[in-house]
Amino acid sequence: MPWPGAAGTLFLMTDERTPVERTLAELGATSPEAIAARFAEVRARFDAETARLAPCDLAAWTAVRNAWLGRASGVITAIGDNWLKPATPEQKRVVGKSLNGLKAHVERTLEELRARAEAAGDAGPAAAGGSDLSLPGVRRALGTRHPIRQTREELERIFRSIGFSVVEGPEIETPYYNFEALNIPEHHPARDTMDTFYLSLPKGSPELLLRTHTSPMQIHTMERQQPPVRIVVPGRVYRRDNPDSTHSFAFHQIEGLAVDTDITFCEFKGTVEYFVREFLGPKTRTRLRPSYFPFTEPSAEVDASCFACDGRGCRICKHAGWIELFGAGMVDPAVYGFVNYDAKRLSGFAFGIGVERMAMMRYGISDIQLFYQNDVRFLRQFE
Ligand code: 2U9
Repeated sequence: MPWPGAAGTLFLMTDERTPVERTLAELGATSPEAIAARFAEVRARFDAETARLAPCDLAAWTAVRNAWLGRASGVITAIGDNWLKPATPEQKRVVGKSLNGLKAHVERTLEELRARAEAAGDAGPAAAGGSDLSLPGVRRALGTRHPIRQTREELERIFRSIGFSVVEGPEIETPYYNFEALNIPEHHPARDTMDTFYLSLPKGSPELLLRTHTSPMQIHTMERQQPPVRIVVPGRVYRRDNPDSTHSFAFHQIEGLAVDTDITFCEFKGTVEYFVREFLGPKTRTRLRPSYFPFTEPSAEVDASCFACDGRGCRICKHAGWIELFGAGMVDPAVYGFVNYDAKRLSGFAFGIGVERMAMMRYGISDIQLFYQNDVRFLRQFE
């Protein structure tokens, strides 16, 4: 067996075998003192080898560990086989005790050196001084943007391209910003359509809620800045809806607001048509249906000609030829009163787009819950 370390200087002998490959009898070490001296030599040899180890050289550390503790041909195994097993019963007591002591010393020293190497930096082969370039590289699985994120970014891109800025706001709001300032007073029936999560707070604290739409941020913006205002507000909103294939208690919106001195229904309609053609294709036609929202007057539902049948009627548009996209309208002048804007001089339009709804249309997804389950078999389809 190879004697660990450099060619023997400690044991000069004609026999090719190292001391641990010979029996104690062959070495002439039969008395307890002679046995102890042999163990001391081996221990000194180990100490000399480990003293030479560089702090981070894990490859060299591994070689020393294998040479000394290797199960098949390590020094400790060899001493067990060649010194302990053939020993007389009286010698066995001394050899066994010394061998246990040596083994404990070797293990403890190697463990300390390993901890030192790890503490000195990365325990990888590069830190050990010699990179193993033949090892395969670490392949990191690339993630993808979630389809809701992709859709949101596409919506932002379209509105940015016509001069809107993107602003974001907090998900926790006061009832004033979520309702009152949007012309939805307490007990207004519109609050029933937005079943709301209120925060449980200590008695006497001001009420807080999870925003039911991103509209509070339009109010914050108008409070902070004078017209012209052209913003879109993307973000997550919360409503106490039971989950089903089209409802979730948390979903995403991108709402828009434009306020200036010269905004008419024409600007409103032109903006909506531009958006629909950008998002669904240049041939898409748009139609406005009268609707009601407390914060817009007049209000409209925006429909697009069915992207699947081009308006001829199919299963996707339920044979109507049209698909409902989102709600919009001219800002109700009452809203300007809450932000100290001059309702006589100013006008504007607003819209509210459900991001999940747009993504479901674009990708032909029929169950909104798929967006929240994070099943990679679903998500990988949007790479
Ligand atoms: C201010 C003034 C007006 C935002 C608007 C809608 C119409 C609308 C729904 C679309 C699908 C919500 O996500 S949804 O369920 N929203 O139909 N939202 S107008 O109008 C505003 C906002 C802020 C100051």
